[in-house]
Amino acid sequence: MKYYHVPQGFKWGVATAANQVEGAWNEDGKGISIADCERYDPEKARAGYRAVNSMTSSEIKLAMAEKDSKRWGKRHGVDFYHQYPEDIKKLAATGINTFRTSIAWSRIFPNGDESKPNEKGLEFYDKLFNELRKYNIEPVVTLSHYEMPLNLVLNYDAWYDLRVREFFIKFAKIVIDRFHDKVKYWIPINEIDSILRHPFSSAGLIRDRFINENFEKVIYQAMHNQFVAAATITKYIHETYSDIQVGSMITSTMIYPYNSDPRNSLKSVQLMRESYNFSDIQIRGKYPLNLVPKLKNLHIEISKEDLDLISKNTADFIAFSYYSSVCTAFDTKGLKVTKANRMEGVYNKYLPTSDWGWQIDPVGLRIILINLYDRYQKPLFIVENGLGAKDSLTASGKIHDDYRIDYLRQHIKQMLVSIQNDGIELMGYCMWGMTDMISASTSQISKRYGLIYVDLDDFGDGTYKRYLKDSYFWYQKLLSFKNKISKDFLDK
Ligand code: BGP
Repeated sequence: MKYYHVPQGFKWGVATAANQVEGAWNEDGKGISIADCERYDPEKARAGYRAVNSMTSSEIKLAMAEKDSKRWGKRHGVDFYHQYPEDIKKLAATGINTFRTSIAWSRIFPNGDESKPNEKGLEFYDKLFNELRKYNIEPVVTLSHYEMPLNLVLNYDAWYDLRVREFFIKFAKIVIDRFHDKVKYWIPINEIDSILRHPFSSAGLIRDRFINENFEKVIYQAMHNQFVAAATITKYIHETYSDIQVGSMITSTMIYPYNSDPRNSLKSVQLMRESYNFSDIQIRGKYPLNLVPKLKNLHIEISKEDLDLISKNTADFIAFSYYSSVCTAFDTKGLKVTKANRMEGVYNKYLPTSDWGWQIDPVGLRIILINLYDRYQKPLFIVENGLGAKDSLTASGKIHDDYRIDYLRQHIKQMLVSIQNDGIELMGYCMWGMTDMISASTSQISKRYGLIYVDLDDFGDGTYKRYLKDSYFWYQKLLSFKNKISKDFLDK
C-alpha cells in the first residue's frame, strides 16, 4: 500500500485556549481571571511545577497589586485578541478545517456574578467565529479552560460553591444560545480530571482559603460540581439543538509498568484508571465503583437528582490531550524520575525526552486510542498533541524546527495506522497549538508549541511579530494530500 487513508470528513486542525493567547486582559470590559495571576518565575520553574499547580492567597494579592501586564504572560498572551484575523488567515492557508479554542468566562461575565453578560465580550467571539467560518473552519469550543473570574475565587468558594456552579451554567447557556449556529462542537470542561492534579487552575481552589476543611474533600466536592454542571449543559444542548455535539475531555498520559513485575503492571492499571474514571462518568453516566468508597468517606454531597442528571446526559464523543508517557512501579525508590503533563513518573529508557523533560512516545498515542475505544465504543477526538520546545529564529526569519516535524509526523502516522488497523473511530486531530502561546504550567512562551513563531520572550519583551516555522509548511503539505497521505511522506 502506498497511502495512509484518512476518513471522510476528518477534522484536521489546531488547538489553543483563550487565556494562553488572547491577551487584552483588561480591555473591553474583561474582568481579572485566575490566569491573569499566573506568572513565569524562573526559580519556581526550576523547582518543578508548583507555580501553577497551586497558589496561595498572598500570591494572588501580589498579582492583583501589579497593574502591569508585561511580566504576566497570560495577561498579554500573544495578542491574539487584536491579531486574530491575520493569524487565522495564515492558519487557513495550511488547509485546516477545524480550530479548537475556548471562550474566556471573564470576558463574558467579568466578575462571574453579574446579571447581564458583557456585550463587548460576546462581540469578540462573534467576530472570531465569523472569521473562522469565512474560511470554512469549524470551531470546537471549550467553556472552561483554566480560566475563571477571580471574583468567584475571592468572594465565593470557587468550584466548591454551588452558586459558582450555577453562574457557570448561566454563562454556558448564554454563549451556546448566542453561537449555536456557528459552533457545533462544545467541550464543557478541559481535562476534567486535572482538578486532582492542579485544583487552582482547574477550579480556582486555594488551599489556605479552606484551612478549617479537609482540602481533599473540597477538591472532590468541586469535582462533583463540575460533573453536574457538564451534565446540565449537555442536557440543555441535547434538548435545544439537535445538530450540536458535546464532548467529554480528559488528559491522557500513557503510564507503563516499569518492568514485567506484576505489581508494577497493577500499579499502571490503577493509575490509568484514575483518569479513565472521569470519562467513565461522562460517557457511562455513573461513578465507577472504585471511586464510590472515597466519595463516601469524604462525605461528598451527591443527591439522587445529581446522579439521575449525570446518568441521563452523557457526552457524544471523547476528546483527549496526549503529549507523552511515563512508567510507574509499586516501589519507585531509587528509580530515575521523568516529567509529564503536570505530573511525574519513572523514566523510560526506550524513549527520547523533550527540552522540558517530557518523554516522546508516538506508540503510546496508539495504545491510548485502542484503550479508549475498547472502553467506550464512542467516537474519539485528539484535541491536543504537540511538542513544547526551544526554537530559534535565524537572521533571515526562519525557524528550522525539524524536531517538531518529527514529533508530529510520528504521532500522526501512529494515529493513521490505528485508524486503519485497530478498528477505532476517530473524529479528528488538532495539534497544539497554532501560534506559540503562553505555557499553561510554567507561563513561559519559550516553551514553544506553535506552527507560527511569535517574537516574544518569557519576560514580555519582543515585537509580537509572526514568522512561519518549517513545521507550518510541513503541516500544509500534509493537509494537501487530503484523504490519501503518501507513505513516503510519513514513513521517512
Ligand atoms: C494541556 C492543557 C493546555 C496546554 C498543554 C501543554 O494540559 O490543556 O492548556 O498548555 O497541556 O502544557 P504546557 O503549556 O504546560 O506545556
